Amino acid sequence: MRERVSIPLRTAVAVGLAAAATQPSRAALLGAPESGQIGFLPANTPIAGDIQWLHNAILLPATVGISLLVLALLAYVVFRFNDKAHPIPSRTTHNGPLEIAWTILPALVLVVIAVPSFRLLTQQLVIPEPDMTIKATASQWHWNYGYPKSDGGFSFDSLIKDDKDLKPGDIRLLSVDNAAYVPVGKVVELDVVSQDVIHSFSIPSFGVKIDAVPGRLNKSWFKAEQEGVFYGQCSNICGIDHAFMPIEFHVVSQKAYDAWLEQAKKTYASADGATLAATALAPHP
Ligand SMILES: [Cu+2]
Repeated sequence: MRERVSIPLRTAVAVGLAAAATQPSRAALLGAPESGQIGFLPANTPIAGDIQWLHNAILLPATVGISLLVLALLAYVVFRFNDKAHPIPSRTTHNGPLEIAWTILPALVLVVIAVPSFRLLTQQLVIPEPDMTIKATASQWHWNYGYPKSDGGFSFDSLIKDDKDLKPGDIRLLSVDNAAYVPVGKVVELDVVSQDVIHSFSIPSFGVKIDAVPGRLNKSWFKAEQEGVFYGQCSNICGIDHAFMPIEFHVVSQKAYDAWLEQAKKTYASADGATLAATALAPHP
């Protein structure tokens, strides 16, 4: 197990807050959680936007509406048919129309949910012609990102930053030593695999969550609409350090991506995965 340096939580929070207050670049962290935040991270792909729409416009009203309806029915039964108000109980056991209604109405609710839900699943699973492919390999407990041959064919490990290594603008438990970079507005295919146990690659702002299964290649994709830094985490309990294998993707302009690529080729080309953990890439722009 990796040694973990513990800084008192209060200090870490204070450092984080100070960083948030003083770092203008913090505004670029679009896909990062904020203190006290409720709800989704900002959507940065059409699919993430659709997922949030499905939740906010369909699922939330359905769950709230059904809960209130059941609550009202329950209250009605409790007050209308209790021992005092209704001393002689009815002997009714069946009511045809009522039973048909309470079978068909929930089925209709499911159909209303199913239509946009299947549309979303199709969009996620039918991958458009990709502009580039990144291979994300999960291990206990970090990610490795492989870039296509056309982009240099290198790969590098991406490990969580220890508390002592956090710089202003970094986020505790989410920032990594070597982030992955992708160009904005390009279709990026993600090939997700695992070297050991089942992990899950997830970036909420991209609407991506897919299991990393040993011996199996799972694919997903995204097309980022805005530049910024977007975080995710392993989302399938994979062992003791499951909570410490975050995902950090920088969406940058094509020009900035090309510049990063040039540097990354030199930094990562000769190193193998094991030594890369210690290799620090140049500071984030
Ligand atoms: Cu994991």
